[in-house]
Amino acid sequence: TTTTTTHVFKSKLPDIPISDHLPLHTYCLHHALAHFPDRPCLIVGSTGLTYTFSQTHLIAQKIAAGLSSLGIKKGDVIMTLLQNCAEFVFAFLGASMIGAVTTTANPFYTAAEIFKQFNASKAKLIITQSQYVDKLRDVPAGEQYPKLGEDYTVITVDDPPEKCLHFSVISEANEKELPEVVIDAEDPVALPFSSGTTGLPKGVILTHKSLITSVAQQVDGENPNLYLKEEDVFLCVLPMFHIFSLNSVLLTSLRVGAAVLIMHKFEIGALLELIQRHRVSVAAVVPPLVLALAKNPMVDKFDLSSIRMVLSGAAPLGKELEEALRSRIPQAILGQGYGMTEAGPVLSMCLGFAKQPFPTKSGSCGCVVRNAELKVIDPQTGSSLGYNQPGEICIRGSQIMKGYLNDAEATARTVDVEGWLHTGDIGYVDDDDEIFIVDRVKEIIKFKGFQVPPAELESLLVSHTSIADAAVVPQKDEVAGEVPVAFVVRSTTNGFELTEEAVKEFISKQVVFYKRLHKIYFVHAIPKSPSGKILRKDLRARLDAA
Ligand code: AYL
Repeated sequence: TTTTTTHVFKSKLPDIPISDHLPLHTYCLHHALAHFPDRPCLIVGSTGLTYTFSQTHLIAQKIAAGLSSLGIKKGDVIMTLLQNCAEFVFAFLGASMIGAVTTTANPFYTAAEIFKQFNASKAKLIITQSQYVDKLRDVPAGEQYPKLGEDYTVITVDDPPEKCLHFSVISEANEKELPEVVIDAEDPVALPFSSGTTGLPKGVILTHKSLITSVAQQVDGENPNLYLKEEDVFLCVLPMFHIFSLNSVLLTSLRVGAAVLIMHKFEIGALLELIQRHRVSVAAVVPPLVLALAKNPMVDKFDLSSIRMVLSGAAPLGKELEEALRSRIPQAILGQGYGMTEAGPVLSMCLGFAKQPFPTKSGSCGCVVRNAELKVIDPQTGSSLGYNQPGEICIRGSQIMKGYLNDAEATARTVDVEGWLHTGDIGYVDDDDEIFIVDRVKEIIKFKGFQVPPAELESLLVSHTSIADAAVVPQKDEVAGEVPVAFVVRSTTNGFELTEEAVKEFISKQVVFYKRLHKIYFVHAIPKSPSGKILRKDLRARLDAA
């Protein structure tokens, strides 16, 4: 017999008790409501409008009542198609209060992308801005495109176009008519979409318990991993439709009672001005934003002395970049969080952010969060590896997803029978328990932290009559981190005249900006394994050689 030992890595912080029965909104809001209901909860950057915790809570309750009078019931899905705004927060919390689930979509998506998510999640209603309504309406006939006003309801947070309802229809409902709903901790509350380690985007079922666990792992306990205080002003410029901002900015701030400064879009001048004006103390960023803060000459003209912590995540942050930013805001602690939507999402976070901080190294993604187990496995054999040996990172704990929506096969491929979620990331744990990500074995391409699923672009490419076969892989890019590029096999019957420009345009018409192809390489064949899998490594190697 052979015995196999599993090296399990744990946080340097002790495990803590975490609620396994509360609904998410109760867990997040009860501390602030009990102790300082009148402190600012949300600050809208563009207008300066502030909502206190009690106001936020009341509006969310009204929304809960309003949604239910529109027929939304426990288990139903609503879609937000919003840039960052206070209404996003009200809608998310309001839906949670009636046991409904929010699927968050990128408002820059094309209609095709929106309706794929809308249909897959069986959403009943869309909350959006009037500027996006035309694209919902101007769709070809066909059953993949439900009809606005007939098949589903649209609510706009600004002046409603024809057949749409204004947000006040739900936000001014009578909170006393809020129905009694029993919420189980295992009920879903959020349904972000992610392509995970392979294939097309899938709904990721995050329950009340998963999100509570993840938030608690970050900000709860006597020595929280991410020490937020009620006096903090947390900059929310990353989109809340992405789990990084939704969880590590919004939900953590609500939980501790910090204020969230909402910016609806990134613009460096406005951002710097808001940091100075509102004395922002904590910021969540992605590497391209670190680049802007480290390099833009405007930064010197503003007072950024209020910043005490900067959390970078969603994509690898280069050491040089990290140090360049450090020299610009020397008083701040800089560190990374490492997450994956399916993991709830946080796997590890910098312990320099803790109340009693630990020394950290630049380039590290922090240590595994508390109340969780992490292991590193040999991607070929699956055997568990020890310190300093790179392998696939796996995580286990109550925070990970319940599974993919209606996709048992993809779920089983990602979460094994022992409960380990396989990330598809290659990394190692060093002698100080710090995690370093060095590579990725999964398909996903990351453009400024946004997911670009190669399978999605490949299926669009092969739908072109002049394309016989195609493969999409990441190419390194100084600003975006990675950009998608395609290897394309022209059809031998009618593909002779197909140009790079034509291929790029064919794709760009159908996808959100960050999925656009940056380069097309025409080839005679796509390298594949005997089972027909694209040999992505070979293609990436060809790019490196070029
Ligand atoms: P998804 N360094 C390197 N790669 C990273 C990092 C990081 N710090 N963070 C995320 N990734 C990559 O689902 C990695 O390949 O979630 C991972 O599997 O859009 C993939 O991005 C997941 O992409 C936080 C901090 C959430 C980060 C996140 C990441 C959410 C991105 C909460 O506090």
